[in-house]
Amino acid sequence: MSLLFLDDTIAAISTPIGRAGIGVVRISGSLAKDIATKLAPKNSFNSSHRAQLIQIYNPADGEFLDEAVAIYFSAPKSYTGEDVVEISCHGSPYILSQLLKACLKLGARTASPGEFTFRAFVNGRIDLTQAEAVRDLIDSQTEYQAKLASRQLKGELSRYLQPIKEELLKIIVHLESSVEFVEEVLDTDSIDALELQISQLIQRLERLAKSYNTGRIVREGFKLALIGRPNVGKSSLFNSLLQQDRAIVTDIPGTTRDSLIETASIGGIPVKLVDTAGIREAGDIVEKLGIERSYAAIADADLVLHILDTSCTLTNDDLQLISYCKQTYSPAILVLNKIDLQQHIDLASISEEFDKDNIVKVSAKTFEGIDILQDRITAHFIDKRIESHEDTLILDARHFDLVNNTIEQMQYALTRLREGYSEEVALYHLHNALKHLGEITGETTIEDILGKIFATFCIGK
Ligand SMILES: Nc1nc2c(ncn2[C@@H]2O[C@H](COP(=O)(O)OP(=O)(O)OP(=O)(O)O)[C@@H](O)[C@H]2O)c(=O)[nH]1
Ligand SMILES: [Mg+2]
Repeated sequence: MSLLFLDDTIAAISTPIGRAGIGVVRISGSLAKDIATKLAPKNSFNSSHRAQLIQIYNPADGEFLDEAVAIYFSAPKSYTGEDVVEISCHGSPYILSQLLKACLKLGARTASPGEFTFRAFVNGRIDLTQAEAVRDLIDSQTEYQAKLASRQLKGELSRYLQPIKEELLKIIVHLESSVEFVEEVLDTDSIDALELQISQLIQRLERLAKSYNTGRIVREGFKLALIGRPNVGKSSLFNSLLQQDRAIVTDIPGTTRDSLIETASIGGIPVKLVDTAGIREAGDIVEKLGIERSYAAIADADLVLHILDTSCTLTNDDLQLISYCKQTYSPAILVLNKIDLQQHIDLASISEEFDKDNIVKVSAKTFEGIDILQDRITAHFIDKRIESHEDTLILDARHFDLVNNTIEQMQYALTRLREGYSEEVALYHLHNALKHLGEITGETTIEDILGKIFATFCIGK
């Protein structure tokens, strides 16, 4: 892919493959308007940002191809920052491929994946985090993923990082001037003040890095294992959370023989639900193997739903499983199922083991309490501060790595200053930190730094 080759005009079918009501061909580059004029010789493309009905003729044979709606976006006020024409024609794969072929004949080249957005980035229409958000928004499968991608698209992360970057630049400028001009050697008070500023910036970045715990979960989802002794209602609850009759449910203990995995959306997050075989002293070999998989599911889960049957008293199998889960470090919610039946359970012996917030009463049969259970599940992963827009969230592993690299370099700088090394050594690390920060939004930082440094000097000094 020759993404850096920006002088030519690119074209692509922007709608999915296959038949549809309409299909869109997008053209971007200096030839866009010229190509559109040749495709629709009876129309003109002089007014920007206005939809018009056009008649498309195939330039190869002059035959009428389709009637379409076209919009010309004159540079730089377009998605890519270049001249863009978008043609919405009838969504026939034949018409669309003919139209694309015609564009290529008239001088365009097929766009590589993401190339329109890449041009938008290179031409300064959006920064790198926003370009990545475009990709995430298109890829999003749940409501929550889409919501967070839209927030990123509006530049939320860049806005969070901008003041941090500016303060870091100020610190660098301060240190640079003391290095440049020996008479401006920093006294202890100034060094102390700088150290304080650096550690405050580190704290802000650490808060951001921590948000990746939530961000990763929103992006990639999590694994939720439903476990318990036989017959407590694991498969029934699995079906309730999935909102479909997927797993076999009977009143015979040991019905589920093997782990069953399905994806559901809980609170707008993609969740892999794992129904498991009931854990007990197993009878036959098949059941034994199934139970081994139940243990593997516990180890593999981000969160475990430990289900009890409240219509019976606690059994040894229940108690053994509770103490087993305690040793595994897998966080667990205790689900008290079958609350629609006469209650016989006595929780006194285990109430200490679970936090009150992590005990939820439900009926997989009547759906009572399922919504509360869903809230408790998401509460394990979603930081409320992020949901309420108080905090920015990192969704991307690249951003997470770069924020960590920035923190690391700033910590080195801080340690060096504290150890009494020269400012040059601290500066080296601070410049690295700034470079990593700039890489997140895709800016070229070197010019930035030079500009800021020299702007603080007076002429002749
Ligand atoms: N009344 C009532 N019955 C329930 C509820 N949940 C499950 N059951 C019944 O309990 C029995 C066992 O349900 P399952 O969902 O198969 O239980 P399980 O834990 O998957 O059992 P195994 O696969 O054998 O380990 C069935 O007869 C269900 O209809 C509930 O909330 N209320
Ligand atoms: Mg089952």
